[in-house]
Amino acid sequence: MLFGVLLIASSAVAAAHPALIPMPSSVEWGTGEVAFGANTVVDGRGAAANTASYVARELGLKPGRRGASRIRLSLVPASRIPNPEGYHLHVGKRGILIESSDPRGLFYGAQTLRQMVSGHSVPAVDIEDAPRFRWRGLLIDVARHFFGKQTLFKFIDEMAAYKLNVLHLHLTDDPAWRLEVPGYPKLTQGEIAADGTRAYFTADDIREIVAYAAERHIMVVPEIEMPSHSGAAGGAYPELFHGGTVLDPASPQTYAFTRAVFTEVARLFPAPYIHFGGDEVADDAWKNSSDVDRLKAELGLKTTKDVEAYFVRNVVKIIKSVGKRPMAWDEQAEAGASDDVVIQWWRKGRPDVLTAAAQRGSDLVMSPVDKVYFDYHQGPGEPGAPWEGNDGGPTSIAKILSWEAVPASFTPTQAAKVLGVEAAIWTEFIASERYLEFMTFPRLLAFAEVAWRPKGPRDEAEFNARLAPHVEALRAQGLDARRDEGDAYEFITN
Ligand code: TNX
Repeated sequence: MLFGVLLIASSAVAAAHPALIPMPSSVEWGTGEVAFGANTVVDGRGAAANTASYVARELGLKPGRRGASRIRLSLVPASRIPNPEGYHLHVGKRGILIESSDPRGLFYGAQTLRQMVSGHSVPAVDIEDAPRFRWRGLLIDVARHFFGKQTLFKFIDEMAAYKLNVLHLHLTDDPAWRLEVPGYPKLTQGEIAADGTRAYFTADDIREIVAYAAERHIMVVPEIEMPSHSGAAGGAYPELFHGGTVLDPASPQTYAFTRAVFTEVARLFPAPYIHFGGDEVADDAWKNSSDVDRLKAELGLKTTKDVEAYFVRNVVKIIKSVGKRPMAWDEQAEAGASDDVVIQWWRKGRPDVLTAAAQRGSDLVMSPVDKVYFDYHQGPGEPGAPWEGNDGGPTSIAKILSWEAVPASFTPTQAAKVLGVEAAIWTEFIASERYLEFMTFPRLLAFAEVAWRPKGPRDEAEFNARLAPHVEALRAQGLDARRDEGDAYEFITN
């Protein structure tokens, strides 16, 4: 009898399928498995060669054509797999085969394969898959607290593993400016420690980060905040700033500065977008400035919003003149930025601004503060940012999973303007890498599920069952992923 029980147990283990995150659109498990080992080669030619080398490296294999077995990466016509990020993965009679019309899809197929490898075998399966959204982003605030290249590389690796494709770097804010800009050395001068450690990025650092991300099909979108949230630059160059924190819209020097900054940013970041922030301009931003009063009189501007709109028109022109598409927080949709500015919606209390922007035809990225801001706590009583704005309790896995990114009120035309979704890890209160990891993982995996999979509903219990082995895997890699509330104690400070 004991023997029988053991048999049942072992067949139950064999029947447990690998826990995939995000869950692909269609998964058909076969029977048996395909062996996989040191003599397996990864075969990808032409435009698939780079992905083949990457996959080989990740799986500890060699690229090549001949081996005991092969993982084949094959580019097929777009008529067969129309979404360039979509793929077909076959493990079975034909060996291991990944097909896509684009290297991106091959890459995502390979990420799915990586999640299925156990020891020296992969279970037989046929997977058809493609993402719901083409913008699947994570914002990392490196301004409030600095996180350097090595941290970003780690995060980029995990983003790639879970099929995210946009890393938004919040590079400047009130406490610090994290990007070296030729001609403006004072921006970063204060960020060099006595031992020579730099808490900012040089041009070479950025090139390395961009290349590392690009190899993993991740676009790096730079954000340079203005006219508000720019106190660091104001401290360095007070002559450009009103009251030390808000750029002076009346001074020609301001636009020379802005042009120098965006020229450098355009040179370093190949992404087609430059984010200029534009959030939270105070109503009294330009109070008591004779320059701004003169500008208002000259141009017939009445309110702060009018001045803001004037400033933003100039900035938008500059960003376009360096060959990029401007992007901004949703305040700018309200302040009258032109409809070709990509709008990132965060103010959950202002669905009216979002709808109006969609109505006018602006491209949209969805980042509502109460759903995908990872600076908030994950469970009751756990540490997190003290701001108001987190309706409906902690930003838990359950909350993220129940989030539907496209408002039900959107028409199909409006819904088509939603490029995708972006989570944000703001760091006013996150000073250490361990805590950054704790606040990001595993919530980022729930976010990836939402970003990739078709519209819900999503079953929380089913997701959590899939999640558990991933959390263990993240921890085994040395990442401080949260398992449960018990892990929060380490980060509670008084
Ligand atoms: C709002 S999102 C901000 C950030 C803060 C964040 C904290 C946005 C455009 N502005 O500056 O870091 O809340 O949750």
